[in-house]
Amino acid sequence: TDSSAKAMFNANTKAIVWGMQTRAIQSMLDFDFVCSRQEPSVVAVIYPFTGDHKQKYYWGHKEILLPVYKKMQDAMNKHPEADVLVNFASLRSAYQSTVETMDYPQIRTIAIIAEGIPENQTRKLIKLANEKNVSIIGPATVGGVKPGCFKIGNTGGMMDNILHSKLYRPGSVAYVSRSGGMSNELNNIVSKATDGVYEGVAIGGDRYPGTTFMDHIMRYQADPKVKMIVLLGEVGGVEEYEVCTALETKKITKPLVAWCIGTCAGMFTAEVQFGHAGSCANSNRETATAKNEALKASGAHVPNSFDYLGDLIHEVYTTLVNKGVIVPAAEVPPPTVPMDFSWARELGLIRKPASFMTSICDERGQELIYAGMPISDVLQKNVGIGGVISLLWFQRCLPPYVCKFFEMCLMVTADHGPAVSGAHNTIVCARAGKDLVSSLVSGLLTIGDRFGGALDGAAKQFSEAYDSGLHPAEFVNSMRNKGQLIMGIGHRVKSINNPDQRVKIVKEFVMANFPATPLLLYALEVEKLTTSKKPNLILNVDGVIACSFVDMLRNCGGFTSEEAQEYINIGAINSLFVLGRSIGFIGHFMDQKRLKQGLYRHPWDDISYVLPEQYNS
Ligand code: Q5B
Repeated sequence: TDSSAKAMFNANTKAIVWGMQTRAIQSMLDFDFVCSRQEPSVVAVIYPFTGDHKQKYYWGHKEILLPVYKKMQDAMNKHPEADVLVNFASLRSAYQSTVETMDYPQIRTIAIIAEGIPENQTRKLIKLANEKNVSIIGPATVGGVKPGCFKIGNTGGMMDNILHSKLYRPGSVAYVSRSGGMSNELNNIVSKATDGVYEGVAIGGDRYPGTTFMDHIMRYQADPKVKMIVLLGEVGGVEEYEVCTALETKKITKPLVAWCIGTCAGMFTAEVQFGHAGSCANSNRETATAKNEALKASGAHVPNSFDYLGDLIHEVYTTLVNKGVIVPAAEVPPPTVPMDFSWARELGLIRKPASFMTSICDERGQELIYAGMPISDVLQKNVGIGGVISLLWFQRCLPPYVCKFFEMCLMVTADHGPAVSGAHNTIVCARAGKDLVSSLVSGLLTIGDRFGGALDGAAKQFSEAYDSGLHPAEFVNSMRNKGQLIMGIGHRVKSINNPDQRVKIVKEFVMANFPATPLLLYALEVEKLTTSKKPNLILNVDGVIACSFVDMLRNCGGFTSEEAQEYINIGAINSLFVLGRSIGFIGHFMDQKRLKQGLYRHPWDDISYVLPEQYNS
């Protein structure tokens, strides 16, 4: 607990956060944990854009749930112990939400993070806050920190910074600055030069901050645990002169080290507006140099430049230690806060085997990459769909004749009318009212040994026979003896008398363009034998594509023989028919929907009912 009645924060401070700032909230909870607080400082979140729900956060290793409320009233009613509101609302809604917050007397401190709130609105907020005796930190600030007790939002930076600046336990030095970014630098300087920060507030860079340097300095003056004060002012405004007066009139009696940044403004011929809305000198009095001189004249410890601020803080601190005013406490190591997995990995501290591996596509960067080729190159080089297949299926750029072969196969297999198994299923499915994906999948699921899915079997059977040196006749006989059909041979409607043009097209292209076609030639020898028995036992579309595919894998120069064999083994050869025929199935789905075809019911006269005879008792 804090000995000062005016303390804004203590180790039991409870806050409500306005806005879904999950990282900032987790950072507050991690700070609480490393400070060995008994309970989390954030008790609830207000977020008007979703319904009431709970959100998961970490408390050390454990997971906890924080309630999120749509209405501020509910958050206040359910958490009367909260007296701080950290307002992450945007510059457009921060005014309204802060006014609403001040309807609830339980809230004594409001931190407003948003930058760019119109000055007239901020002034109204300040007036209202004064009437209601509420302290506002901000706007345009990261907030503040009270080591060992509480921190606002992202103040203090990441955990390594908090540990480095020892913000997990109180020191003897309290500071107030305008800049939130510079407050991090002050945490670092003070922790190096002294026994550490007792409290630090960044009042924000607007011309009209909710609370002033003096508001916080007088709190520090009143708090016996604060032994020395640091003020980091900046160019613009005259508030530092109030500090001068307070020093001169002995309202401030504790040693005060001060520096106003922006002394370089004098090097410019015109007036300079620095990053903060308030950091522009409108008169000589508002310059950093004039204010530094005035502070020094009033008794503040002012270094010759910012570079010596740390040295001077150390000097004043050492004097206080020597006088016995400050007795540095023994260091107690803080509890370990588990590091977030993603951060630890970024730092290279941990490794974890990935659950998934991929080697074909990377979408993480600025440009999508297919097997090493940026998508813009894919289009610029006009590799076509055949080139995309060679990249995504085979991780390499295959020769143009191979890409052409792929595209030709997709074209000739794209459809073969509504009567084939797959198209029939797609049509029945579409007419049953199903969607595109269901109808397409229903068609695809018919692809198998007998219909469209004989490519894998054909590739295996023909290549094994060819590789083991079987004469085509021996192969045909051995298959007949085993009672097995030769995959890639035979067709329901096509025959030597009614040749399949698709087979002719593919065959001619492959013969003319592939460097070698031994398996296709072998299959054609087999066809001679099978068609001599029955005219429909032709090398069908599955067979011609399968044998050509194997010839490509083995002879195009892009694959080792092991790689070529692996594609046969894993069942990759059906791929071209599956992809090609998907085009047709999608067409049939659209066609049925377009034709407004109703539910299909198969006619009874086309079904032979062959039930067992009726059971007679
Ligand atoms: N016999 C395709 O048969 C079909 C034999 C055979 C030895 C063979 C049949 C077969 C292997 C699988 C295959 C892909 C079922 C076909 C495709 C895509 C499509 C479809 C479309 C499109 C046709 C009659 C006699 C019997 C059998 C013998 C038949 N095939 N002997 N090896 N391969 N082929 N599938 O007409 O002595 O009378 O008992 O399974 O490659 O799916 O358009 O429709 O683009 O959509 O029903 O082109 O050949 O003949 O089974 O009654 O057999 O020939 O043993 O001899 P069928 P079956 P026997 S392309």
